Order: sequence, then structure tokens, then C-alpha cells
Amino acid sequence: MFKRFSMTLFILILSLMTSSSKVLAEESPFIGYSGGGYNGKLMIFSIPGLELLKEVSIGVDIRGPVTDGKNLFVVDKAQNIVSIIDLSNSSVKKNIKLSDGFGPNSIAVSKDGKNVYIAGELSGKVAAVSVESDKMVALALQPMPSSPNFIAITPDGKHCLVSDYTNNRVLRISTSPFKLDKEIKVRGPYGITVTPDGKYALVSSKFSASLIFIDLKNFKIEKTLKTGAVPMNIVVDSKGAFAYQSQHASSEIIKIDIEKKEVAGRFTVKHNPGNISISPDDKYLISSNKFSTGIYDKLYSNISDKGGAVTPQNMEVIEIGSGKSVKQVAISGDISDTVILTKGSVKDASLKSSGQFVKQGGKPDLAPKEGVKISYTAADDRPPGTFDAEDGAIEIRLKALSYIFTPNTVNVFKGDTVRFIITNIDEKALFIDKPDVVHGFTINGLGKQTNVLLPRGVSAVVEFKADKKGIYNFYCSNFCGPVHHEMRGTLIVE
Ligand SMILES: [Cu+2]
Repeated sequence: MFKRFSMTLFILILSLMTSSSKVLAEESPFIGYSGGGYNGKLMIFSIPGLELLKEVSIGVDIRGPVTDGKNLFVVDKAQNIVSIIDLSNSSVKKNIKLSDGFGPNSIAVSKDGKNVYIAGELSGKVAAVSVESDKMVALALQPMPSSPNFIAITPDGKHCLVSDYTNNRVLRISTSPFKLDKEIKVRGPYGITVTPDGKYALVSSKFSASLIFIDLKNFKIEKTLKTGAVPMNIVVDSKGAFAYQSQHASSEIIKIDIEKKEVAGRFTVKHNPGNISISPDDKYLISSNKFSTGIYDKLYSNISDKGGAVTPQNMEVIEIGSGKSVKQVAISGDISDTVILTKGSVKDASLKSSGQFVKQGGKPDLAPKEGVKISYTAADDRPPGTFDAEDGAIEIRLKALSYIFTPNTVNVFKGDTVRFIITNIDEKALFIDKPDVVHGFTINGLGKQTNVLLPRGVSAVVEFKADKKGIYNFYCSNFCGPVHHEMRGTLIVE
């Protein structure tokens, strides 16, 4: 009797599981386009089903996308490039080169798709680029250094709003003429967005644990709303009624009533969300979660078989009405943003014919390397510094921990064979008590693809010839916590 009961129960659960995933596959009315970060790809998902429909290799470290409805626009933080992707076939139709060392982190596009505005986090510059003529105007923010990392545009297209964490401020830049016109002090500004009516800019203040309402008419802070421990990105629904803010430390998404300027609800995600997006019908939140401790163990055991477990990031779908998590998948990459469109608005045959979805999980996929030798060894426990190796190479034993690289400045000569031996020595990340902090390492603008992941328990060895004089930024290319963006250093080739 009991045996039969449990068998029935088992079959019932099994059929529920298969039917629910089938329902999601058939009824996914949306398509999500995500910038894959360090994997160099645009990743295309069904929403809310999260089947990976297609991957498009674009570059090295892909941030964005944003859209004007016809094209997607992304930036490559490692290669200083803007890529324009045609939505009708999901392929790159044009690349625009930014200035050397620009280090773009985010992008905004005008409604007509004619101009893009780019926050150059590594250079302290903000640029306006004409999509048609490639003409670029750049503002070098003063004082130096500045770190413009997130950018948004007002609905009337007249202003860009930029968060700058180095100088604890939000900048207002007029688009025509392209110039800085105002700034306002905000502690540790992070994600920034503008309400659809253009009334408010909403900014996350990491270090005052708040959502800041900036009245755009008077460019004044109207309200500082305490929301949670480490607020990160913000998204607003289509009606401008509710905003949603990810809370990295408490693994929540906070719902905020924009008119009342108060917290209206909380959703739990697994774990430590960064970017979030909302479906066009305002029914689903898509959360890119930066840690997956205990959910997808051993998936990346091919990279690290000792030391801390290497668990991937994941995407999770929350149904807003019920507050329930309806889907979660492991992903390769560090999703920086997701644009969600209705299926009917996308006329892309390459997606329609996709009967078989791209296989998920497995080995993290890094962009191909040219002129660079990369390998992994047992963790290097020697002290950090720059040394002459026996084979004549300059060996840089670089330690990575939340949120610094040491040594922070590395000097070599042109012609040197440079060998970085990079070791993640994290015990735990500030604020976040997770055993699986994985850093990344990429050198901006070197003309070589140096990006590696840095799981704990191993060292990454990155070797190349320094063939061009210059000052290059290296930075952490895998989201590792609230102060991840500040994790950078300088390579000087003299
Ligand atoms: Cu890091």
C-alpha cells in the first residue's frame, strides 16, 4: 500500500516536473539578449523558459546590450569596441573602435538609434558616438581619476546620467552640445535608470544602502530610501509604477513603489544578484545571480579539482505576481545586462528554426587567444612581486583577492616576455561569506586576449610578448562582489 502510494507520488512529481518545463518551453513569449561578460558572447534565451537559443561570439568582455528596437548595441570592455548587432539575424553588422584605453563598461542609445553614449570606466571618459559616421566626442571627467561605470539616457534624449564611484557622484551630461552640466553627490553610486516619464533618475547607493530618487527637473535628491545592505542594479516596469533593485548581500530583489517612494515587497533569489531585467508584460524578473553555492556543484570541476568549489553564475526567473522562482539555470559567462523583447517583434529566422537548444553548463567558455599562452598550475604560494625568471621572462606573481590585485602596478620593457602567474588568495569576499569567489583577469587594449578566470586552488599563467609601449589597465573580469569594479591595476610597458 505504502509502496504503491510512494510510486504514484513519484510519477506525479515526475509528470509535474516534465510538464512544467514543457509549458515554459512552449509558452515562452519573450526573447532575452544578454551580454555574456568574460565569455565574449551575446547569449540569446527564451524568457521565461531560459532555453539558450543561440550564442553569438562578439569579442572578449561584452557589456550591455541596449536596443533601439532594430539593433542591439554592446561594448567590449577589453578591446574598446562598440558592436552593433542586427536584430533581424542576430549578427554583428558593424564595429566602431573607441579610443585606446577607453575601457567601456556600459552603453545607452538614443530612441532613434543614431547615437550611443558610453561610460569609459577605465579611462574616466564619457563618449558620444554617431552610429552612422563613427564620429566620437569624448569628455575627460575631472578630477582624474574618475570612474564612470553606469550610464542612462532620459526619455527626451537631452541628457545622460552617469554614476562615478571614485568621486561619489552622479553626473548630468547634456547630449547637444555634448558637455557636462551638473553633478550631485551620491555615496558609492552603482546602477542608474530613468523612470519612463523622465521625472526621476533612480540610483543605487552601495554605501548608504539606499535607492536615491533624483528629481530630474531640479537635479536634486528628493528622497533617500533605505532598501538593503548592498544595492546594485535597478529596473523599472513599463508603466513606471514599480522599480526593482537587486540586493547583492542579502540575495533579494526589492520592489519599490515609485509614487509613494516606499518599499512594496521583497523577492528571494539564489544567490547574490547583480543585474536584473523585467519582461515587457511586467510579469517576470530575470535575475543574474553571481554565486550559486551548493546549487551546481562540480559543474566546473575540469577547471579546479582542488581548493574551493568553482560554481557558476546562474540566471533565475521570478514570477512577480506569485513571488515564486519559476526557473533557474547555470550559465557560462558574467551577464552584464539583458534586453527582453516580445517574440513577435523579432523577425529572426535563425532563432525560429532552432529546434535544438545550445547545451548549457560545462566548461566556461573563454574567447580564443592569439599571441598569448595560457595554462593552469597548482596554486603558487610564493610571495607577490615582479621577478626575473630563469628562462629570461619577467615573471609577475600576482595575487587576487577581494577587491585588489597585488602588485597593483607592474613595469616591464618593450620586448620583454611577460609571464603573469595569477593566484586567487581569497578567504572570503568583503560582505559576502561565500567559499567560491572566482575572480577574473583581463588586460585592456593590449591587442591580445588575456582574459582568464581565477578559481581558488589553482594559478592561471598568462604569457605574452610586450610588443607595444603604453600604459594598460588590467581589471577583474568576473563579478566577485560589491567592490568588484574597483579591482584593477596598471601594466606599464616602457
Ligand atoms: Cu574580482
